[in-house]
Amino acid sequence: MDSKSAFAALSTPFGISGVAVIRCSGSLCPSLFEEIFFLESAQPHRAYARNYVARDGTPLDLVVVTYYAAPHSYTGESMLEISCHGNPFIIQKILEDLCKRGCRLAEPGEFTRTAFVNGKMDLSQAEAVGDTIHAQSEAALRVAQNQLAGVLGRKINGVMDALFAVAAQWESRIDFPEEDLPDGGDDSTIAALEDAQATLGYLESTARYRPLLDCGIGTVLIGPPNGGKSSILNGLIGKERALVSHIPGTTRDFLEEFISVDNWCLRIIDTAGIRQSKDMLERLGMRRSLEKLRFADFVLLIFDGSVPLENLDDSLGEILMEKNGLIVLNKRDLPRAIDDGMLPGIPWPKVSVSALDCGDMAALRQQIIDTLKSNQIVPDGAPCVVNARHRECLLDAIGELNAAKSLVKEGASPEFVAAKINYALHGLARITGRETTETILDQIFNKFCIGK
Ligand SMILES: Nc1nc2c(ncn2[C@@H]2O[C@H](COP(=O)(O)OP(=O)(O)O)[C@@H](O)[C@H]2O)c(=O)[nH]1
Ligand SMILES: [Mg+2]
Repeated sequence: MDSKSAFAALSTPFGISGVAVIRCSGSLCPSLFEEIFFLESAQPHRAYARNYVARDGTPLDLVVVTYYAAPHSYTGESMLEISCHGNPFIIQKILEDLCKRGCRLAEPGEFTRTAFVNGKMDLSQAEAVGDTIHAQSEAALRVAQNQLAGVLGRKINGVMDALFAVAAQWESRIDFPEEDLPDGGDDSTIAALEDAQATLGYLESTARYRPLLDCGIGTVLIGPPNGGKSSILNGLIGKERALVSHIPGTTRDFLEEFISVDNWCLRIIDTAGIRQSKDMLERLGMRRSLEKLRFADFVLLIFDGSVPLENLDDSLGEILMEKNGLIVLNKRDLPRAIDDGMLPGIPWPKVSVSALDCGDMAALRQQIIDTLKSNQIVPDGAPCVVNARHRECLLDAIGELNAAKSLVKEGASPEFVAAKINYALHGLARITGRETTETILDQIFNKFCIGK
């Protein structure tokens, strides 16, 4: 029986394009390369322009093919990379022909999963491949690229090395209880565990940035009707998206638009104005406004500065106190009817703008980001940002280290201390994939696209 196998997939989007790339990985690749392209003495890692000739002798397309010899490839297996003309018929025919020759079609994420299994990257790097492809902003891209370069893996490995050393000391106390251990004192253990916890705790805290990278910074525009919320949405995004009118209560449903500011993606949400109303639709709209507000990362509380201020709803005030935002006095072009003293006592910076002034809207965009940065809602630079899976592993590990510390302080037997430190190490090993299960891998790679 021929045990050679390979899987193949289109790695570029299916459709009409200049070039489409089909990749193939597995032990069958060397013979496929020879059979299809008649290239017996060809060198690996070199691009050849050749006719792709199907098994029945039909030339399918003039392609550029590169053969990668194992283990020097993305997956660590032998690979073929075929760049054909981006025509769906050609793509289909080539994939069909590869299948006739013994390939199967790849599962989602199978190339990257194979790369992980073959030790080409750790699990956090493999996850970063997906993040790099899906990054919605430059900030998200830079974070993903750092992780792809192994920054998170190295931090975790550094902590693991330190913990291995501590665990080894405690394990040797089990074996040689009578011996004095040179540097195995309880104080130094506590210090080492606390060091590890500080690093892990910091990493865990970065999980709060994850939704901002993945979904954009939810910036909710809220306030009484006619303040100019919809006009400000239009001004911020630079197009007439929302309906604007002098009739109060125009916006009933919320609207969401994405803009990029300073490398970050802002998800701006215009909402129905908040006021007393008997209109059922308007009240439903307001309920949605409050819902959006609860999940907001940042809020623009918008008032018409040219009319006397109405009292804010108390429940609105309570939610706002928990949030970060700016108080925006709109319609700066009209005579001012309110002064700062009349504004609600929310400790946010105040800005005066006109939604009709492009310069004001550009300044407001920048001010949103500056405030987000100074309130540390978004990080400066591109730090490690852990995902929900990493966070769970980190919390497990931190919990085990806490337990280990208590045991040391209580003077418990060394095997108990060593066991807790080892549990923490298991948690951390799941982040980089030093320890993993098929289920974890399925969960991670099923989210990938086919061909990656
Ligand atoms: N003069 C002036 N009018 C504005 C400004 N911003 C909005 N408006 C007007 O105020 C009214 C209400 O605006 P709209 O954006 O629909 O307010 P919303 O109910 O808060 O969404 C409309 O007639 C707008 O043209 C501004 O900066 N200056
Ligand atoms: Mg509106």
